[in-house]
Amino acid sequence: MHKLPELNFDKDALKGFLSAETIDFHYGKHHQNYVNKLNEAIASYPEYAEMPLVELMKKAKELPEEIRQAVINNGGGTFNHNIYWENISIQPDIAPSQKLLNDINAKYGSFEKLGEEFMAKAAGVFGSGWLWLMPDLTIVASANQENPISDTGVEPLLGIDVWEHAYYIDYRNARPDYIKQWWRHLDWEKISKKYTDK
Ligand code: MN3
Repeated sequence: MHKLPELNFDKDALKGFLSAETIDFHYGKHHQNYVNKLNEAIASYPEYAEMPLVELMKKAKELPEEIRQAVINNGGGTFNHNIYWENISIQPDIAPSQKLLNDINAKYGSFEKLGEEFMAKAAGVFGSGWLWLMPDLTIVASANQENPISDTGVEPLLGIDVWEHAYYIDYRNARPDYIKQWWRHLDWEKISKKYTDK
């Protein structure tokens, strides 16, 4: 059985970025619903019901046809939101480690330039989807609840949910303002550790 992970913060702790109402809906209802539907989909497949989520997502596109799309949608929905919430910090503007910063500088020129490019691409994702930063520091988009891990076997370092449910209560149609606040609230300490351990 997959479970909704605990949040690292109180739902009132992100005011100015996300309201408690957004967290109640996005985490408490949407994320929970993906977890429930994933469990329902794989309940009668013991081989997959026992599998760690990261392994299940690597295999998502090769699963039996009867559950394949349900796992892509709801396993993806669970996995993607797990990454999303775990990377959020109540403390804004945390800096990446020197190693990660050096590699970002080599690829993008500066951390600010990576931010500009990532935020512009996130604003430009058409419809509902996600934008990811991969461990090789490339930026990859995915539609709906897909995740690059199901195509490449590689887990993203971080990702932003640009479905309207992620920001509409607090930002209405101003997706770029949501993206800017999200970028400031990334836990680069945690992300740097993930990067080094990759
Ligand atoms: Mn979402």
